Amino acid sequence: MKYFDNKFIWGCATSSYQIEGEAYGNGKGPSIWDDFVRIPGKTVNGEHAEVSCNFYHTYREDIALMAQMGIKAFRFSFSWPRIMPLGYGKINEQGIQFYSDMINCLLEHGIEPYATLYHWDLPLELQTAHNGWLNPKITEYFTEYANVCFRNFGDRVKNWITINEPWVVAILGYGQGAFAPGRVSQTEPYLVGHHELLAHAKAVKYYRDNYQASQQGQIGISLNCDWREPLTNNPEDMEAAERALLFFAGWFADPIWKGDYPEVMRQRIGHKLPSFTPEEKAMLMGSSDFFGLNHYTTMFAANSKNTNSDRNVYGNGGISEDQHVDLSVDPAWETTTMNWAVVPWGFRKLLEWIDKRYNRPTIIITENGMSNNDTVSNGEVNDQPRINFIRSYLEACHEAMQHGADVRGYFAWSLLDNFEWALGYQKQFGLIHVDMKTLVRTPKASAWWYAGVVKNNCID
Ligand code: PNW
Repeated sequence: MKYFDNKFIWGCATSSYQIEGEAYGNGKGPSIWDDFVRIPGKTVNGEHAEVSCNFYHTYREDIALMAQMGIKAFRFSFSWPRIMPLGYGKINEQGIQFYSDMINCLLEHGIEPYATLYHWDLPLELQTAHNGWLNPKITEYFTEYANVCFRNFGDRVKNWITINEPWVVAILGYGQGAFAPGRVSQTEPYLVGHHELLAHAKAVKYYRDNYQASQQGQIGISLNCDWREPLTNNPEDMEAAERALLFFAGWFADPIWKGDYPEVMRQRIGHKLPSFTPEEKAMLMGSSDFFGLNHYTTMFAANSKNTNSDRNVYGNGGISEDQHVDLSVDPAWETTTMNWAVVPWGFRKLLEWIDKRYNRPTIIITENGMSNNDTVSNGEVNDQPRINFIRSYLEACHEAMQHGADVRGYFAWSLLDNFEWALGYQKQFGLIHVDMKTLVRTPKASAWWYAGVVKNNCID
């Protein structure tokens, strides 16, 4: 038995574009994802999320299911173009009403809202007319939008996440082109990451200056990071693994917890990596009340033997020309249907690495979970592999906590089977199965197992 303290936050996570549906109705403006999914070849089978789980219309039912499971916290994201159809200026009151009602419904069920401001569905207008995250002015648009959210929801939302996975936006959106807006470049990701950091810091400053005292909430960022294990014990590979972590989490965490990009990034990237002014450094430093961590997998890292790029789309380190790291996996490792290796000890090592490098920050696991092909049989979904996955990752988390990591909460990705971006609906992460034709919900075995963990604050 492994016990967690009774203040530990047990939650489930989602994002707007992946679950809401109602992509064009009720005053919502189009997002870059609404546009991207229409380009042939961008998503598996041309799948899109115009309806997806239909959460926009079924949230009461879904929140009731969560309450039945005893879930204490729900992580969702606001759709920027549902709140501001163009991304700036005019506000869509129907969008405000929807989120307001949804938040009230959570609170009526005793579920704590954790709201992400940006989970990738940028208003299309900001992309087509304003150059998206490449435009330095995005920091102002983002702060204007964040202010609308703080003002309308901050009386009830006490936990804010500015940006979900800035690494994915930069690398998959502007480096490899696998995600919206589908740009392919060696240099743009650094500019995009730079603007994401500044947008984050500006919005946090705005919250702290104008709302935090009266609303009493916390605000932070969610970073995705895999673990990188040195392939061998030779110093070059050990250094390569460390470098890979610095190019991954360190890219965003160092400016926030240490005031600038990692030295190794500045050295290797040179002028392609923008620099911060002293004022920007000061604004970034300490701009996250917690370290939101999204973690899924582990890879080996070795000092690169070739000078060529190795740019496979999902799950690699990206920008490997600059990192000079070769990534690999142990063929003996079990993998999920995303092809991500199941390596719970990598999670423990990563938590301990974060704990040490950033001087014991408060950590919230804002995503962790497993993609598995689940089918309903006799009204049940027996997803034992997912139970094993979550159990082993929670055990690893517990071990890291025993070694001092200050982990305050865990959010399972995801509440519902949903639209897995470029990979469509075949990839299933939910604790609750959603039949995409009938939209019928069936809680999986993992949902009831997780409900037990939440209830008892312990894993058996
Ligand atoms: C995260 N990678 O995405 C997102 O926050 C979720 O929206 C998503 O559904 C979940 O993880 C599962 O994929 C990622 O290539 C997508 O390293 C790709 C990567 C990492 C995270």
